[in-house]
Amino acid sequence: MIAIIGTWKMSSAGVFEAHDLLKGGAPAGDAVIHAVTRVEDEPAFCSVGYGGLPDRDGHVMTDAAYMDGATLRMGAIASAENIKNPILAARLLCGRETNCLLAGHGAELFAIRHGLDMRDMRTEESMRRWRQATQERPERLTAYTGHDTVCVLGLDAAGHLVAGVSTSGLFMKDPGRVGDSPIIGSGFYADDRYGAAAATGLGEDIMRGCLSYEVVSRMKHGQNPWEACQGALRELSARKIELGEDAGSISLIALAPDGSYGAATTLSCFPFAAARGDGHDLFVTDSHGKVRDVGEAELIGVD
Ligand code: SD4
Repeated sequence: MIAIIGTWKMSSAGVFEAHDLLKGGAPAGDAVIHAVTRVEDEPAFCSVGYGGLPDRDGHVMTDAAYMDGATLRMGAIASAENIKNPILAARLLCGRETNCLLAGHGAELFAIRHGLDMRDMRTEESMRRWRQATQERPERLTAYTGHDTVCVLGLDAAGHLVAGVSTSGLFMKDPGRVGDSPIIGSGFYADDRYGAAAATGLGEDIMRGCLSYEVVSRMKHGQNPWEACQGALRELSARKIELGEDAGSISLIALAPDGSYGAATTLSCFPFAAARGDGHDLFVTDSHGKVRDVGEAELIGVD
């Protein structure tokens, strides 16, 4: 059974194309890379790759990761600038025994040395947003504005699971800030035996629950992907509420080795794209776990 799932509406075109690649026999890694680079290259998606959200100094700094569920190896880059496709650097780093997570200048040098395309990731629009934010009173900058990660989980006909994630992280983040996305077990996890999971939302909260590993661990212990996502998120939200905080803004996706998928969110509307066997669709789910099949038109104005 082949299957693929991606976060947010922005992933849908790439996920559906990647589904066709899987149907044609492509390995999960190629399908995931196709879907993620499709989002990275599109400047209209302002929270990933080219045209991403700048940090406080006006630099677009990216985090990305790639994990191979067959070997449990991962590669990731953190707080890296000017790498055109951060997910390609993450994939190249996957498989190394050491030095598989590179940050900042080291990640950029790695990309250059391996012949990856470099580009100024700032666009007119990303700089317009930055200038506007710097003109607001600093105490009104919440950082949590419009930041979304593209997360894609793929399962190929050979039963291999791959996770890929890419983001520019929080808008107006402190220089050097790294979110959950390149952190194994928090932003992503994949194990061919039990399943794959990935997270989007406020990284500082996602890391507190090591949520992607928690979801895969729940699948290992017999939960299906829906139960695993809902259970992992409910547990962290409940603890945050006990601590006097709100539930936070977190969404999760998961894919099981049998091709079944699941999601959970603390939001009132979390869109995701999913394909399994021959069918594919765009869905939304909410904080009550209700899921609906929706058309693109219903989600105009939503990322
Ligand atoms: C981060 N988790 O850097 C990412 C951002 C994100 O929806 O996914 N936002 O914290």
